Amino acid sequence: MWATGLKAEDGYNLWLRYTKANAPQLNSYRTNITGILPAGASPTIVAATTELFNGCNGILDRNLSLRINVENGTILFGKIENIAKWVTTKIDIPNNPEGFILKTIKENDKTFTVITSKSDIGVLYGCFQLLRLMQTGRKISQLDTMSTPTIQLRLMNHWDNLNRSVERGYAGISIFNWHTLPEYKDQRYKDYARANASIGINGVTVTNVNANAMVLSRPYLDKIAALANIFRPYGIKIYLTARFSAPMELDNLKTADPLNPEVQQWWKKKTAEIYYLIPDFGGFLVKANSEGQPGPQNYNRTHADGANMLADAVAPRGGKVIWRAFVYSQDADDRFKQAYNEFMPLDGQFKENVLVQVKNGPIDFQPREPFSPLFGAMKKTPLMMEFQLTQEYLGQSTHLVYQAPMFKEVLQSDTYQNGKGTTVAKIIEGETYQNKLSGMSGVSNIGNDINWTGHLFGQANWYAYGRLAWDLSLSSESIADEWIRQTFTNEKATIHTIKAIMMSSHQTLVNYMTPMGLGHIMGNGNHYGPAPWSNTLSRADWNPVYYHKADSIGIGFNRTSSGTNALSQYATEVHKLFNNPDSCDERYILWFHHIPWNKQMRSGKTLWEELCLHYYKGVNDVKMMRAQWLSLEKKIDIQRFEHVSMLLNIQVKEAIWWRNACLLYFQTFSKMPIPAKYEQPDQNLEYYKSLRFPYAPGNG
Ligand code: GCW
Repeated sequence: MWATGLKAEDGYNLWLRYTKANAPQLNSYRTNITGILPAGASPTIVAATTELFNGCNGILDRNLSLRINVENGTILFGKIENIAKWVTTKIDIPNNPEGFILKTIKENDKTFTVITSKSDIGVLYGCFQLLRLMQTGRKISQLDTMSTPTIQLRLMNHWDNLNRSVERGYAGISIFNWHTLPEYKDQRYKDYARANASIGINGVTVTNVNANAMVLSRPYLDKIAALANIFRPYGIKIYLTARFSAPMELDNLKTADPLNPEVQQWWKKKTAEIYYLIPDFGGFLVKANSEGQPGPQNYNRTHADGANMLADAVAPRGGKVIWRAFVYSQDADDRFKQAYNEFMPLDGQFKENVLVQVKNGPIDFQPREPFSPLFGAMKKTPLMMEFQLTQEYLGQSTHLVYQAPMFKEVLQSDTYQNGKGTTVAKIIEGETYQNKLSGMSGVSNIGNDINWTGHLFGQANWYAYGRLAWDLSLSSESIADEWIRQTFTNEKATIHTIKAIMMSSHQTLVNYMTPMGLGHIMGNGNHYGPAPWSNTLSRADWNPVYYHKADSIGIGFNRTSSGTNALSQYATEVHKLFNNPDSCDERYILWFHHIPWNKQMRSGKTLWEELCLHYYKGVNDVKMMRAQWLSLEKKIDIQRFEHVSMLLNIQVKEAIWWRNACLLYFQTFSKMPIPAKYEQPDQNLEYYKSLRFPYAPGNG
């Protein structure tokens, strides 16, 4: 306890804190809920029972009893056929087995709550929804909701290695302790599954896409099976990252050529072994012929040849193959174009159970990217969205950045590929081209730090990702609202302040890091801090100078027809809009145009002045975020208050670093002064260039 009277919290319980809600509804909840009646006894219903017990008892500060009959205030939950015995009212349930119904029913003078679905998992999702309503202070006395997920495969992709290091991980080491599995089953695995299930995540890959073949060896499959057993009641399937050369590495085959019958046989046998141990195995996730990973192109075969071979192996058991489109080549004139060039010709060649997983933007999870031109262009292949929750390029785990507005910006982008209104969201939902499969992946920001995500606010990105995958139409603001209420409080003024911080945070980061369509100007290797000057890596397309192209005339990458013509990969309408610097959204302008330093922008300011303005505004706005947070001192428990305060101090310091380093460097080309009204950099460019961080986290 501290002066606030609020108990210190470490963040471990995420949004599932189930503390006595300080909601105005608390008293009415006490009449709405007097007991719990599970219908059915499957492991999932047992999990739901535990969750409801802990949840209701915590929130209501009670000791509820398990009912054997429906009484006034009972929560009756179970599959539709199992609750039939207690309810006469007709209940229409969704066809989708993951969907659920939450309904207040009045029968024989009794009022009770029913949570039901075609499946136990749907029931579990419904239980979590009821708890969410209670934790967010909503009324639960007249419920009548039906909810179904928009996206079928809602996955978490871990980039965790077998030695527990996490590629691009900033929250400690991996939560998966391979050394002590399968015998030792850390409670954390269950808590992880609960958290995922509470937001609808239904699949995970537990290892890195830069894959180690060993994960497919029997000892590791036994460990994976142990995890799968823990995850199963929560509706979570395991998918495995498959190293394409695994047949050679594990069993000394001479080749991994996907058209070689021996290789095909090897994968079939391996798949059978996996299904024997993990009957609900989800399938394979593959990064091939990308950043040194082996793949079908090593044998002059295509991505489709590779994906289809694996697809054949898992198809009999309903498995999926998720093939990543993250490819680029040093021979291309523009990295932007590579994925489209490699994958478009293959549209229509993938087997039915293959999905192609595309990063939101054409390059690589930069603070802001226009949408990847593959969305909408591949008409016969279900495309999966890959978002990166781990903040590799967004301040890692010391910057507060709420990513939902960024996700929404991409999802709402109009591709025009099937006429106006063909948004990226509609493409990945499968609506536009009637794809049978749909999916989304979030690259995990989870590690073994006590609060899971390093920065407490990283939890909001995990939460928002899951909620969006369930319902793409949710607004980033309403998701923030839910998260704040469950994580902190239902008190209006505090919600308002935290929401303001969150909603401005992404644009603020873009302003102090990569405004106006800049991107990929971070430090080599560790991707930490600014290094727009960097030009020493062996491949041109790894160096920041390749991306900003600053020179004495201006800055930005010319992707119009007078440049690399990457813009022609978009539909005509988008192409036209971006192609003309006068109609191009200024948030993306340097992605597509090399703009002269003295060109007058829409504000009337020159490009240089406009750049300065963005960088300075970015820093000012982080300071504002910090001031807003500090105003909450009496409203947040001391432990979490200080945690976020200290991180905001780092963020302010690093925002100034980004601003100064970038502007001083770009100034060597623009030869224009940083307007005198601004506080001038207190270090010179040489100082910023001299900084080194050999032990920054996340880098191999
Ligand atoms: O963003 C880049 C990262 C790599 C990562 C790669 C990918 C897993 O810097 O660390 O590798 O993307 O998405 O495959």
